[in-house]
Amino acid sequence: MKTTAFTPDSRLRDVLAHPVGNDVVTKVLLQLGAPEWVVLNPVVASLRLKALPGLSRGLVDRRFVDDLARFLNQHPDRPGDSSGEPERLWWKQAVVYQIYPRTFCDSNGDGIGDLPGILSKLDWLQELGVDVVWLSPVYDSPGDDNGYDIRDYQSVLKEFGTLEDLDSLTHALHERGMKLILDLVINHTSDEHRWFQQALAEPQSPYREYYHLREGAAADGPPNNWTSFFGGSAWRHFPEAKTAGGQGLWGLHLFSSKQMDLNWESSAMRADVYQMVRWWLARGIDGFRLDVINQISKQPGLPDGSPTIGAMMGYTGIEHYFYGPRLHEHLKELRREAWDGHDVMAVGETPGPGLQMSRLLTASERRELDLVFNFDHLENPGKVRFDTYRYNLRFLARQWSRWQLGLGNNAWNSLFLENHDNPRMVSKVEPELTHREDIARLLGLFQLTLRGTPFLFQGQELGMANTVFTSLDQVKDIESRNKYAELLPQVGHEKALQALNSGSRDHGRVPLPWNEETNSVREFFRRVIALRREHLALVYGPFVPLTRPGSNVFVYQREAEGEAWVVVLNLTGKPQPRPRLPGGLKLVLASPSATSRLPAWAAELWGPVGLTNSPD
Ligand code: TEU
Ligand code: CA
Repeated sequence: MKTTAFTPDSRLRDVLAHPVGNDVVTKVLLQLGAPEWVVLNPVVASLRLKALPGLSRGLVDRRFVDDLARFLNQHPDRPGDSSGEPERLWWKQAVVYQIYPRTFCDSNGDGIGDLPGILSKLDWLQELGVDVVWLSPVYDSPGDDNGYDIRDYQSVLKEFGTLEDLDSLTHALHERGMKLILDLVINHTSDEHRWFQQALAEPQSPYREYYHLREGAAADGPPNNWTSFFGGSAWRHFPEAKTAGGQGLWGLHLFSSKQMDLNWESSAMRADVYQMVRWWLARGIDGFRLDVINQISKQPGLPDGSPTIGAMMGYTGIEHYFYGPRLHEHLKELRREAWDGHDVMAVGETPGPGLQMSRLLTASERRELDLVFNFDHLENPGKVRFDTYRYNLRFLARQWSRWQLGLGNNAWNSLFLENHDNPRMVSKVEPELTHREDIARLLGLFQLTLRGTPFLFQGQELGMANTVFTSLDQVKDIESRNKYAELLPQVGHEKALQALNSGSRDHGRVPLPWNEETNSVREFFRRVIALRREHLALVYGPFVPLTRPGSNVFVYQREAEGEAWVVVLNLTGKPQPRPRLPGGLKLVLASPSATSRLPAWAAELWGPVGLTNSPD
């Protein structure tokens, strides 16, 4: 283990051997669309950190080098031994289904999905084979960011129903042997939360330290140069706040100006959060999806962000909070104080951290999170969500393979392609949608036959595609609307609307079309899930690629307890020659029907010849 401090004179080899360094360099390469072999090149590895500005042709500067060295020194942890057998746990064997309550099912015809609506569809979810339901926020909220701005953690939004409705849902799920996890949004609260209101009202308020608040006049400008994920400065001025100097307060918000970041340096704030979590566990909740949980620890003093990183990543300041100095410490405390002794599932939403940081966040012996959502597979290298392009699935195979092979047996992976923050994957792969159902099935088979816990997003199992937005008033999401306002003067209406059609979060937020027709995509998902439930090789078996990840036809094997399964995917829209497969296999599922050549977008599951039980 290397103990010497990192400096600009450190070798790139040592930086790459450091988990955090490895992730940062990989991320920069992905962002720049550079090939991965660059860092594997031994000549490159022997160069010094300070050579990066030259190597990247000025894309990163000397300040980046200094920041990176400091960052590495701040994070000395290394992943532990990962060679044992993966421990068998319910949440590893589960298939999770994400519900966006507002648009899932409306029971009373007011146009807004609600809890009784969800309750009425549990049989339908159980038939699909879902084990766990994750609800996006259902708490009381003014709705500036559709519920991710919480006004009261311990009550339910009126439009969705009551606390009793939520209890009934928990109960009904448990009766079916299913579980419920809630969205836990504890990086920020609404500005209408009583903690924030009291912090504004009273200079001596104990709640003032719950947030990142700085005294100063509006004219002084924001305390630092950080930008919000939803556009503009990450600071809002509150002239109405009572202060000694009478100039008001500046408050930090990484998301909308009504989502105020909580200050995790405050132990009183943390204690209140843990108490709230225990209150939910006492009501029978089985776990949490922790919203932007990697961003809770901010660099003390909140220093300015690097303009280089800001330009490269699109947001200024991220290096001071996406993997903050006390992140691991806070997560350990959260687990210990809020849910030790309860058999919960804790999945962190972690935009930013790569593979090695994710190992540190999820290795079971570290007692932090159980699994995390990483987003690096959602866009092709060098692309961002609002770009209009055709997503190449060979990249997905490369990216997922890297994670399958690199995570180790002491950590666990989440497997997802869609959520309420992203467009529909079928539309990204083939915007014309001529093979919509085939692609939806291919994506489903891929996602459901890797090692990890699959998270399906509502409508994915129906093969839903993007909506076509023809005017701005069809777009509701705050991020999209701000994006449009930002783009309009630069590129004009047509192109700004085009960007929303490519990347708007609203694609995942349109109402589900409920009809009783048999859906062939859903039927295929149901069969794969049933097989996965029956054959634990598909859950725990090591992942072994049989073709090069990145080739047109991707073949991989999952094997455990003497039972081997092989998945064959044609990642292109053209028929391909059939790959040679190992012996002793029979075709169990095929989409579309198997032919002598592999059809375009073919997805096939091959199982043991002796397999007797059929998936129906
Ligand atoms: O999202 C966090 C996040 O970083 C994104 O996926 C986000 O939508 C995008 O990057 C913004 O540019 C979580 C929630 O899933 C999202 O719906 C919330 O808006 C956000 O946190 C704030 O709570
Ligand atoms: Ca309703």
